[in-house]
Amino acid sequence: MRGPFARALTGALGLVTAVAGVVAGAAPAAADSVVVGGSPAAITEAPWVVALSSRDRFGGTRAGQFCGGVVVAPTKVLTAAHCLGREVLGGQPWQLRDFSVIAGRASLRGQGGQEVRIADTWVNPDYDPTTNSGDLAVLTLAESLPESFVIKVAARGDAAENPGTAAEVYGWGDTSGNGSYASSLRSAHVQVLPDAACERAYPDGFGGVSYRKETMLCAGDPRGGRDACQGDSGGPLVARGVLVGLVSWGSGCGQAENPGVYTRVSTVLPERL
Ligand code: 4AZ
Repeated sequence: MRGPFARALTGALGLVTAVAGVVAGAAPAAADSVVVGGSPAAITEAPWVVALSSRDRFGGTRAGQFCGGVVVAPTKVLTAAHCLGREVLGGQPWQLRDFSVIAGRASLRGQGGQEVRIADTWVNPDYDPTTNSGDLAVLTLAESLPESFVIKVAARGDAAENPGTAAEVYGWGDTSGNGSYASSLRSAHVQVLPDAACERAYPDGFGGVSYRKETMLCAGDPRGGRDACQGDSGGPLVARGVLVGLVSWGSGCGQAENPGVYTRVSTVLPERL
């Protein structure tokens, strides 16, 4: 899948068609892509990664997982705004009565860790669903997670955002580009790429979505093969031990010429949560 149309379709729409199993006209975003190239990750190494879950909406086979999230304070989880969109949830977040995060658990078929209800949701008012800019939401948990689960957020202009910096992306998303969702947490080693790499891949005028360096961060594997994919949205991109990005969108998965696009957390997250 190539070209403007593919790009416009990738992201939130790809996620919901794949996760909900609805084949609705749109080709899967990752139909022609290679594997995302990750490996199993231990939750003890990455306690700040959580799964967003609703068994009511997404079924119980994979504990209702449909997106990723990141713990940035004991009761605050960051995720992608598009994960809370009507196309994904089928309504407003508060209408999903079992909307929770699963923390401290790598295996979606396991029992470890804890499931915590979401008490409140805040969607970045500057999020633009047509351009994907500002793709960030904050979930407030009904109960506190341990302080040890919290990851620090990169400051504006943090060196961790510099091109060439090694980074890890985490999630339970598609491992193959054709709808094979992971049942255990995985991570893939990527690097922060120059803004120019994403500006080249996603220029202006392609169905609304284009790369915006002010609010987005470009990352991937310059040789292709390692990337985030559908179902990873909202999950963390970590570099130098700090959170630099949230999985947001891209064209396909793992193609060298189409890097992953992440929410640039340092500029999009408000100073005060
Ligand atoms: C998605 O559909 C998606 N390769 C997330 C990340 C990427 C592509 C698609 C990046 O949620």
